[in-house]
Amino acid sequence: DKGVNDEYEPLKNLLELSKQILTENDRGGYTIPAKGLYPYQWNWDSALVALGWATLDEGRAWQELEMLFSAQWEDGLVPHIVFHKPSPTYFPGPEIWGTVEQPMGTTGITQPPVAAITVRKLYEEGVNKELAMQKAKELFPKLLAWHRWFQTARDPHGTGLVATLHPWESGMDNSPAWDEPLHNVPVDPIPPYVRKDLGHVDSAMRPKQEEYDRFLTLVYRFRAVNYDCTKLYFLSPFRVTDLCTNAVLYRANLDLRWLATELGENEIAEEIDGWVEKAHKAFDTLYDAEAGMYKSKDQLTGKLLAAKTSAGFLPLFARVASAEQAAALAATLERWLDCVKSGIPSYDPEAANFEPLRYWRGPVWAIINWMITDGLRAYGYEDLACRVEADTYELLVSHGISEYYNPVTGAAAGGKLFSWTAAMCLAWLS
Ligand code: 2M8
Repeated sequence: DKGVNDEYEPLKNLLELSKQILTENDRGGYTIPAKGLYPYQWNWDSALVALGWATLDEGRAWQELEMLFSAQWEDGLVPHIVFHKPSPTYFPGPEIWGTVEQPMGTTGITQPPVAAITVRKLYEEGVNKELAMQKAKELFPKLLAWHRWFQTARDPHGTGLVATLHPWESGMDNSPAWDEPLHNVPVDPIPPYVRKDLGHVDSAMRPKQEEYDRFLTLVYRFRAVNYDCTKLYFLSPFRVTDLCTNAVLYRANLDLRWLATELGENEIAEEIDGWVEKAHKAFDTLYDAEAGMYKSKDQLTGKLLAAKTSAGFLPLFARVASAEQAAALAATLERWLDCVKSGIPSYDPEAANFEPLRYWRGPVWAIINWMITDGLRAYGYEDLACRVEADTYELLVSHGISEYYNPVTGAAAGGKLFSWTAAMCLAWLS
């Protein structure tokens, strides 16, 4: 019947396009986020992209994670970018990072640890059970080493929450939450450099020069001590408790614990229980009841950061919010959605410095919508979850598969034919 076909056609086209994007961004076992703009393997992109691959080819999904973990450092760190093959289109590349002691070219910082969440999903939902068991067994010790690295390198005082030492680690590079702590980073006399991102996308959509100067200052300071994880926490002039990293880590710990039980690793399950228990208590210190929102914290000043960003809803994805906190978050989210054409904006749309086009200072990101939707469902907010899902679907159908979207107009922005948005289409919206 025609009506049904009319609705079905756009989805079919979207899925076809998504498949094509992953295939074209495949560099032989790993997937680049987007041609030109991001020509290497990014950490949390890959873990999310693997969810998309799983709908097409399970073996390829596992391979995506294997390639990422092939670059794991001896100390447990899984780097934020792996420079498998040289590419002249991105800055800063391997020569700036200079991680000479590592087996392969990588950066020396990390990103939100999504991988354990993906491993559990692939393991639980995979059709090829034998493959899933084998791969989960192989990846488990590597995941564990990374999560232990977070506990020691990034929470040496055992507070229950881990530190993020570079805005690039948060994945939300120019979030308004980082304005103040980043402003406190003094710009060093760093070598002159030329940004390459501005050759791919409009400067109105990207971080500003003063932010890049500080991003680079941090890299050079970390490089000066060879990215020694016992030193960075103490020397970094940027040290925040990032909601995104901590919420993703909390959820990833729950999933790693689940895997530990599946694999009969009971002692390890207990070890993870300890981390989760401590984090659970500590999360309350990030909750601002008056704002009905969680907030990131500046560890160097001890202050909660005023900016209300979409990361503030991620404790739902983590399952760490109480029922009361979840209700407040749902109410806040509804208010935000009422202010824009399509949600979820990455920053409070009522804030004076809301910028609907600039990267993590306003635009909608499909991956964040997926995480928050997953959380809303877990807490019983089905209608709100459906609303976010419908907004996301509408954005992709009407504007194509891009890096992010303008919440006021719906227009696609940033890099085109973007892998993690395509993956969300395959793994979530279909
Ligand atoms: C963006 O970050 C990179 C640096 O890591 C950049 O702008 O150069 C962020 O959106 C980050 O979350 C993402 O992983 C990366 C690749 O998609 O791009």
